[in-house]
Amino acid sequence: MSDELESGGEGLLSPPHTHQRTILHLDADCFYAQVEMVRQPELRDKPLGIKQKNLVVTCNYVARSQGVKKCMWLKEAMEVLPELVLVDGSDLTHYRHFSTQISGVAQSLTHRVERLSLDENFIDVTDLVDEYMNATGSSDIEGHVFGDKEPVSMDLVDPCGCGCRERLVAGSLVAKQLREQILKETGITVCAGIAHNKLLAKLVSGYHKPNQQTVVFPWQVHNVMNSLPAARSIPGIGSTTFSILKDLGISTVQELQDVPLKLLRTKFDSETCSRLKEVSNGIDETSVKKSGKAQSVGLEDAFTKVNSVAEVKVKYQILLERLLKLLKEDGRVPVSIRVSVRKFDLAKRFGHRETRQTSIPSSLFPDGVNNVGENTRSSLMKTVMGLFQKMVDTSKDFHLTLVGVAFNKLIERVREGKDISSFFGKRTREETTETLMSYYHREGRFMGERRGRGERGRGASNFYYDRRVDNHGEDVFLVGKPREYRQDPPIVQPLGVIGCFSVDEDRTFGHDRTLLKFIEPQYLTREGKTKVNIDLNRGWGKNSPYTAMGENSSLNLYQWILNNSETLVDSDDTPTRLDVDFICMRRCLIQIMKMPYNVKERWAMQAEYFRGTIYLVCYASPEDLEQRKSEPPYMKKIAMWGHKFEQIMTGGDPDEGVCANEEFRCVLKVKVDNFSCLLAPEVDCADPELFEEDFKDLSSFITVKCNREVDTADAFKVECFRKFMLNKWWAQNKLSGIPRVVVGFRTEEGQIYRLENYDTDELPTLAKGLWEPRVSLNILTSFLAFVKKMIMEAPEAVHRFERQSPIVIRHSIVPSVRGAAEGPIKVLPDWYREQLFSPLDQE
Ligand code: DCP
Ligand code: MG
Ligand code: MG
Repeated sequence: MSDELESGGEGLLSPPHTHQRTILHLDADCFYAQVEMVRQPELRDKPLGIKQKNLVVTCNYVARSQGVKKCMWLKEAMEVLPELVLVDGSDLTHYRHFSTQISGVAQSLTHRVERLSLDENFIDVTDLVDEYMNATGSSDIEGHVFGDKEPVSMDLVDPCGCGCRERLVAGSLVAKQLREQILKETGITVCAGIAHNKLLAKLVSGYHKPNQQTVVFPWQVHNVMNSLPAARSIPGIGSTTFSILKDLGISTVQELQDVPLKLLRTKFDSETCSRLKEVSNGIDETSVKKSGKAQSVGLEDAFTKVNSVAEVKVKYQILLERLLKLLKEDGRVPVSIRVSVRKFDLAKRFGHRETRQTSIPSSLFPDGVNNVGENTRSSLMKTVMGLFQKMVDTSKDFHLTLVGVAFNKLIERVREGKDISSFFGKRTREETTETLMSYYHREGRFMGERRGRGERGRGASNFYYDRRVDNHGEDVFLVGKPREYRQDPPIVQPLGVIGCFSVDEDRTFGHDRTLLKFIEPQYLTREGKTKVNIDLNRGWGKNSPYTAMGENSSLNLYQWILNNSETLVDSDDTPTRLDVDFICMRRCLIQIMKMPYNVKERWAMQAEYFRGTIYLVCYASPEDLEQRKSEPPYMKKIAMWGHKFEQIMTGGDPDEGVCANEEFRCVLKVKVDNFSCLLAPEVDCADPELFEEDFKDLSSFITVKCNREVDTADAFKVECFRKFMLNKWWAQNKLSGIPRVVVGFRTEEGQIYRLENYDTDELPTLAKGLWEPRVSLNILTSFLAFVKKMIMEAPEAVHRFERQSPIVIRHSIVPSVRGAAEGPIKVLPDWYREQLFSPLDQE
């Protein structure tokens, strides 16, 4: 996807287009010039131009009335108007300050404010409008309506009837008041556009200038869009996209509206296509994204010619010094640096920009950004020059007209984990996460519930909660507090089983259900507990261990997809796209769902985009793999007990060996909010009474767990069990639609005397006060949206998402691994890329 297109994702995935929202777009009048006029009132009535180098970047309306225009060459402007008063505008400090003030006024009205540029803001005033209408009833419109030169009265016909007219009228009043407030507090006049979406609000805000406002009603959308001189005038269609469109013979908005999707799809991925179609029709469901501080700070220097490395170095050094000052004002720590150049192409008489970026190790700012030491400075300079060398071949002649540096990702300083486990003290021991359910049934509560919530966890919880999490830096996903995910849960629902496969003792893939096992009915008692006497050590010497690595499971899923791609394709329209947004192992999604409650677990995932679908796999670093190999023997024993337990529960002969390699998996499509995900969860066994051959859901399936018996007198263990184990089991079953779990509680010696049965839906109740399903589901959808956004910004790359601390998940682009040997570092194997859809491609 082209990077000018906002890839928030909502626009493509959201439900029917409605006019329920009311959005304002504000744009300050001749912004830099006004700031200077506020600072020096004697300039007010004079024609004023703001110059940067030899350009007049803006001018006040007095100057505009006398023929000076924005972005005129200085020389030309002085010819047009010799009396033009000039102020140098190369220092942006004051403009930034006023910009913050203006957004601040809007933010005092609502937190739904998105800063678009120094002088522009989107504000979602939907809620305010509702309040306003309740308080005042109907009233007259303020300002202009699109298409009218003068303010109009309210006898406008309303062909819609959804209430949007009243809302937008109220929106015009809110806009008027807000503009007055901004003027009062900052001395700056602004224009406003009022519409039911961001796109239209932005398009009409400049319709009447300066210091005026314009409403557009939904039924005028066609007129607004078709009044634009070219498709390039649509916000979101940048020069790159437009030049591709022109190659396709599309330049007007009408042409874009009319072009067959098929033709667009030859140049853009399907999401960009739909987005282009939508914006051309004035449709824009993207939400107003709350802005924290600016996501980047950057500086550039433009000139006619620089052609030696020494000069370049000096330019970058000066920029970097100034940038470090800005950084100090900002207070946040950069995690990524971006270097840009503009190369001048003599033949084409044309400059084109290139940028390169890289992450900055947090060790460079050990004490934050207040006092940046010499070492850090020189290390940053080295990075800058390194990136520069990647763009410019300095062994040949070069001609640059601009250099720039930006810290493009900033985060609030995270108190980097000394060692997180130190906050947990003894509690980090894995074995403590086991306990007893029957206590709950007997007592109707858990011991932990009696205690005040604040009593425990000083260390752990505060470490976690103290963090600022409102700053969503571009490529860092910050895990919020559970309460931040308490909005209504998204729909998470299996859409249907579309297949299954079995993997045998040699890890050979079988396209059948031979390895599906059925549970022995006597173990399915629904009331309380079942007494049993199971020895997990029987047949011990005959067992054969698990030989694969977990990651290999996704390879089996890819194999299944190759065999079944026709059942998965989108439609006849796009036979080369699978009809799923994500393909991943269930484990990936569970790791995400557990995050708000599990501050300890670290993980990494890798993702790749291929033909319209994102492939997400858990990534095991070489160190992880090494560690797994050297797992202590008792861990292996516990894992084998789990397999043995399954064998016994499904009627196997306990004196026979169990084969840990064997597994049965269902291929399942799951709806997670607006995304569809293809998963291949392992299914332990089925209830023979309920199982039907042509099942479309997993309702006859049962998850089987073997868990260490616990001492109910230890409230901490009880709480750990409820917090972590129940959460994990619930997440596993919830994602795959498995309704039940049977738990066998074992002794230290591997004896099971007691089974318990739980319904998946009952697990949250058993864990009340410790975790909530909606929190897990909400973080899952927001994380998937983040993954998607990051990937669509660089669809060709392999992406990595890494949980680096309890709250920071860092995104990075993996240096090219395509063509690398198959292994965990790769997401998609070459054989899959080559074979998927290959017969169709050859046509
Ligand atoms: N700006 C700049 N270089 C550009 C374009 C803009 O430095 N190529 C700066 C100067 C402007 C400010 O950004 O004051 C805001 O840009 P606008 O396009 O909103 O222009 P103005 O606010 O100056 O004028 P208008 O009244 O038309 O909005
Ligand atoms: Mg402006
Ligand atoms: Mg502007």
